[in-house]
Amino acid sequence: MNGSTSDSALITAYRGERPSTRPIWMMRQAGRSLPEYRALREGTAMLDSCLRPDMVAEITLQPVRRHKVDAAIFFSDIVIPLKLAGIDVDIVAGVGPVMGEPIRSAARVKNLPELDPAALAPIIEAVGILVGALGKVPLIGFAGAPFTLASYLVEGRPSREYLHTKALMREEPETWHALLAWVARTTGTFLRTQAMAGASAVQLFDSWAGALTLEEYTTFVAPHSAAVMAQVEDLPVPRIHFGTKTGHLLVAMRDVGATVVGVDQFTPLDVANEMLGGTSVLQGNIDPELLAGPWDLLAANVRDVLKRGLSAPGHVVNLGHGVPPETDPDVLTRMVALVHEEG
Ligand code: 1CP
Repeated sequence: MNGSTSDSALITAYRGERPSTRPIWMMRQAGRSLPEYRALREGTAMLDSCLRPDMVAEITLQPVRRHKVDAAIFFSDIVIPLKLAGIDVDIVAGVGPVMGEPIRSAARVKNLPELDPAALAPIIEAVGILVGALGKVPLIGFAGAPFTLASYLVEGRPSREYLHTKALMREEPETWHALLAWVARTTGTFLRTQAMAGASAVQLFDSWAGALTLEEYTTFVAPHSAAVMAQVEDLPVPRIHFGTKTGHLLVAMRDVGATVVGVDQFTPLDVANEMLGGTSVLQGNIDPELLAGPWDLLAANVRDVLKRGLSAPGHVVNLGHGVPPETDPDVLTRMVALVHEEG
């Protein structure tokens, strides 16, 4: 909001202009692929680390220093606003978010606690430290979208089928909409707080929305994701919307109020651009699976992404999903350099 990052390559590209080099950052660029992260996190539980502003700032800065990426992404997790609201949630190593008790009944939904904005003080403090340390490098704030967060709340843990989630959606639509409205308020507060504290862009992660048909998405999810986007619409920050396996949902996900569409590796960027009518800035979509293989295959994919990205009005390079934890960080540094050289 004070303009310090407005001329950065990232924000220029998010505005739909062409900076002199193509900007790149990577989802999950902070975290387990970095030895300095593993060393710092030793002995501290994941969600505790997210509430220690000095630790959050250091972990967020690590990949910026090491890889020279064009943006920092705030180190936190999508379940943090749920925890701060009083939900019994933990992150279990090797599993992901696990709830003390799944939230599936009308009675439990009715009794969900409202998030007290005062609980977000550690988030505001961490963003403040980061914005000072980053200077001209933009900080991206983020939040989980209502469907993805609801899938953890309803299933109680990570799932790939979402059976309970879809059953609730279809069989008890009133309870479903009440649940998603609560999630939208809670996660939207988390997102707005980061932007107000100084984040230069915001990304809404609907990682698992690809499990829905277009009709299910439009009826049961889109209004709630739109409510989250509406919480930051008055702020001068680009709004990115991302999910995986969402080729069939790209237009609907843009239309909830995104200014940038995140694309996974399964939809080529020129195809995505055509689906979106050639009017949306794109972000993506190097195949994360190639990070573990021969450099030449990865480099060929990077060049292909750079070429296809030129079809869109603006392009920010990213992976199609997060950095796998076992990735060799030197490969990431080399990939960033390649994008900067050739992009
Ligand atoms: O101990 C650890 O290191 C736990 C691993 C870990 C990390 C590093 C988790 C547990 N969360 C995070 C940080 C995190 N989570 C970030 C900031 C770091 C960065 O991007 O550089 C972000 C943006 C998230 C967002 C997040 N959490 C998403 C959306 C993005 C995505 O990858 O799709 C999702 C779905 C989660 C849930 C979650 N938290 C953690 C795990 C392992 C998972 C996924 C579980 C599953 O497979 O369902």
